[in-house]
Amino acid sequence: MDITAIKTEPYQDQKFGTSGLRGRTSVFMQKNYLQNVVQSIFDSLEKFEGKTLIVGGDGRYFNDKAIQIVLKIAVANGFGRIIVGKNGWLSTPALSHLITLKNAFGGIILTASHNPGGKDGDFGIKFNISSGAPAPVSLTDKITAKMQKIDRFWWINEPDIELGNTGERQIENTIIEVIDPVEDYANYMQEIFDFAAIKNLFKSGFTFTFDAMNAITGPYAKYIFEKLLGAPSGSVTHEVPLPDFGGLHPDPNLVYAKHLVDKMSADDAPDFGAASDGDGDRYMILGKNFFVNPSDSLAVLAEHLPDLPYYKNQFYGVARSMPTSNAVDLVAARRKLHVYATPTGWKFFSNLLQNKKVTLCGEESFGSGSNHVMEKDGIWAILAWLNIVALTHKTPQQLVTNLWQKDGRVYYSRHNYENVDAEDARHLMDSLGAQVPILKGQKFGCLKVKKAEIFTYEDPVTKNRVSNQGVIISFSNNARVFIRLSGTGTVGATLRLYFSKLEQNFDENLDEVLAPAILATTSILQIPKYLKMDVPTTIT
Ligand code: VG1
Ligand code: CO
Repeated sequence: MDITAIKTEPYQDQKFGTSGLRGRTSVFMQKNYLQNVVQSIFDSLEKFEGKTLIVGGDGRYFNDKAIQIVLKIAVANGFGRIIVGKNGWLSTPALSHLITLKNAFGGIILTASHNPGGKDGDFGIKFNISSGAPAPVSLTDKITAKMQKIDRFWWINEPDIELGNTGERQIENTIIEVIDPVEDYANYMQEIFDFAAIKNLFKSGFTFTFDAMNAITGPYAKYIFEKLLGAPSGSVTHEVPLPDFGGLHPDPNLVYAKHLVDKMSADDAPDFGAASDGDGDRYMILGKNFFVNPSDSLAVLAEHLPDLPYYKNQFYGVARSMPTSNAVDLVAARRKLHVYATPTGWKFFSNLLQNKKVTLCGEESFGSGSNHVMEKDGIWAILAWLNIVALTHKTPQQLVTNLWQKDGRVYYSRHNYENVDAEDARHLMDSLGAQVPILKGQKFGCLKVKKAEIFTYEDPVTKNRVSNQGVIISFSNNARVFIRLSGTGTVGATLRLYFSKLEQNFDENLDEVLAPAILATTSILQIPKYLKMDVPTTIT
């Protein structure tokens, strides 16, 4: 037996949060840093000996070395089978699917998702449980506690494991199985959607472009959109996962996918444009000269998914995160569906999905998903849109504006103040928290505060309560702002403000509609005083 215990010491900065642990790549590359995390995950689990673990990553810098560390520690801890994507690659939704497909104990995914990659970028690790869902808070708290005290990890002295070809090999009592990362996922998508209808759509001359942002969805998109569905070769761009994402910031939004937005605004723009993020769980949809806001995308999915055969008899309800606009609520009210509003992060949806409270979930941050996997899923969402376009013969713009005609348009904008000093951000939030009880009735510019409250969530299934999930302020003109700090940044803090306002007229100027609420919020929060900034870093 070549299994040994290696001495280590805790890193006090290690905390397993919203989406696992994220940090600078250089931090992750410190001696035993990743080893401590992986061993602490296993030390927090019980009875996994002999069982199956799924492992993969989004291909970013350090993925190749990190995968070897995960594999060796997993062998040394006694897993019976480890299934790993070829080249160490798997998207987050594909990993989630494989966990349930292979009846696995859980899965480890190496990614910092939409954060930039490379030597000077970010790295990260997440753990998903046997349902395929992200680790719940009870488990992430346990992992954090273990990381604070770790003094050894189990290791196997072996040369690096070859991951370039599919196949099996045995090391000690563990079978390592290298699989094609795309195949099972692509098969699953064919069970859900009408591939023949989408194929016909492409045959009819419908033009399509997909941008993988040099991240993990490239191989998935190439195979699904071009090979299976017949989109012309070259429809999928930036399709090779690169360690630094070729310098792109793999966050599919108006700021970081500007090149795609420009392509979709040109005279010869394709009919449909899409992109996804670093680990493949987010997506953006664009029509010709038309941006589909993610909150509206969720509403379109809620309107049409129940008509697809796969969802027909299992459409229970919908959920959105609290900062997401209430466009989906308007559809749900019409279709008599229940709506849940949760804190930010996919793990809050998984209980609802598994207990058949909801079938469709979504976040304003370009993430949607259904009960098909317990993660948000970018390629799934794009296929859902293509299937809806194929069935309805409507363009993305028509699908969205048809809903606006029925329900009104929720004007929506997210302002991000990125990488600000963490102390400054905390002071701002403390001062806001102190103001909440006395804001009602106060006037800011031309608006009065109608209501202000701190968002506390009680899980309808577990009855667990989570407090302090953000602040909601409603104004006299019926505009609303939701305020919270990001939980995924790696440097300092990021303040996010989410503005929305329902109007029956949908041809108004977004900035003008939201301007009074933005002004009022800036003065309530005293942003220039606390953050020493006058304008947001990005508007997404
Ligand atoms: C962000 C998004 C949130 C999403 C999370 C993880 O979190 O706002 O909606 O669930 O990222 O997505 P935050 O705390 O920075 O606002 V991903 O694609 O990075 O796994
Ligand atoms: Co992601």
